[in-house]
Amino acid sequence: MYLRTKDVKSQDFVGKEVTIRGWVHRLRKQKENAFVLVRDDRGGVIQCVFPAEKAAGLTIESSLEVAGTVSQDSRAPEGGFEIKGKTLKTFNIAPPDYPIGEYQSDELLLDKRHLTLRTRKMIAIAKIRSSVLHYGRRWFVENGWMEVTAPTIVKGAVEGGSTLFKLKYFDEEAYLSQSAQLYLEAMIFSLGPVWSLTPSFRAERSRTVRHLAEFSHLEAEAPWVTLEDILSTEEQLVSYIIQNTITERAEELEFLKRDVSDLKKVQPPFERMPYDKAIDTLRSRGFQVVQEDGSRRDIQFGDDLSIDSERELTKDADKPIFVVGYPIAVKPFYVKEDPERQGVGLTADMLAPRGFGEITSGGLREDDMASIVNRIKKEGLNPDAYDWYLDLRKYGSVPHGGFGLGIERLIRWITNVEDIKDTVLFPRTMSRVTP
Ligand code: NSS
Repeated sequence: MYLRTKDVKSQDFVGKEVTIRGWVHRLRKQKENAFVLVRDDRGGVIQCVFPAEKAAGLTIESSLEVAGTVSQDSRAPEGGFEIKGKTLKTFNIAPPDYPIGEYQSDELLLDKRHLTLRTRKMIAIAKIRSSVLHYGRRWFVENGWMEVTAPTIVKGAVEGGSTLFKLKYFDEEAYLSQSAQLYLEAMIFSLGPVWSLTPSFRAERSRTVRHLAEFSHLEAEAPWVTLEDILSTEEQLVSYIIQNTITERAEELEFLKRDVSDLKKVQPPFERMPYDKAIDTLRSRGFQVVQEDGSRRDIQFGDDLSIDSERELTKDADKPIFVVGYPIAVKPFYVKEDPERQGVGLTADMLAPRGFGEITSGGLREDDMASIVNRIKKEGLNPDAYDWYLDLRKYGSVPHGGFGLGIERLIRWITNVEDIKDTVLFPRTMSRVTP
């Protein structure tokens, strides 16, 4: 039987013989001894010491099984325990040209992502990601929402036509889904509050540190809710994920040098900032927008919020801020118009603090047949592609709403990694579909 390094590093094993399996993570060969830092299949490491001749053939990333005696030595890296190796069995001796070492360009690390996954940084991020997904699911289960799965090959745009990935679907044209929302809307009539975690696809032409072409989209939808119900769900969910993740993954966050003192403050309620106030605040600080011809003008009511304006609004915040009531003109066709304020949507985006930007978007859905057909046409979309969706407005339409949370955006904030590509194991962007 072989053990994991984490379990071996304990007083209980000192003086005892153990067997571990793993890969050569680091290697230091001296005249008498070889110091082999072995990484196991959970990303844990322990130093194993061998007489130099025994480890002579070892190379970085060779796979092996080590049997030896555990001892405590304060000089041993990663916790002060080591294994004095007795026997060494190799499964594979890697050639000496392993491409990942101490200093690499970001591009090379991405080109070799299948190997970069073995670095401590990627292992830490993968574990944090797993916790984020786990606690997201747990929150919904504990709060009585039903998990569902929507198709990812679809006929209609949700978030505008410009970022659709087209594909040939047998003899017709179809798209990769931008959002499960329309399908979740169909489900609430018989399943009540539902949620899903599906990949969403956006042919984003912009190369930014916040956009992926494929991202993990956590979405929820429920009947008979108010905008306030939606916001309250979002702030509870995000707080629950963060508090549990920073507790469970304290070690990994420390490895990433993420000081979590600000994250500890993420508890409901989050500020609700009316869109008008956001614009006033930005205007009072002289915030400008760049127009299509390159000239600048003051930001004004009606403008969407760019990442720069989101950063300005949240730069001193510790908790996320909801910006509530965007103009419907900058939002998709499904956003419900406030019956008391023409042109204003019953919608809100959650902006993560300190400039991390939008992490959720949600609100109430237009539930009136005539209005929604109008809005679909106005957006230049073909109502025929939405015939099934329009049935939902025809047969027993009810007020309803929901939201979408970008898992990678949330992880970027939690881990403080610069580039969203590092929050996902195999990123897809405009310039990358391999490995
Ligand atoms: O386009 S969204 O703002 N909204 C929707 O898709 C709704 N139909 C969701 C819903 O109500 N069910 O995207 C939602 C979130 C957004 O706040 C980001 O956090 C994330 O999805 N998102 C992205 N993450 C990474 N990369 C890209 N390109 C991206 N686009 C959106």
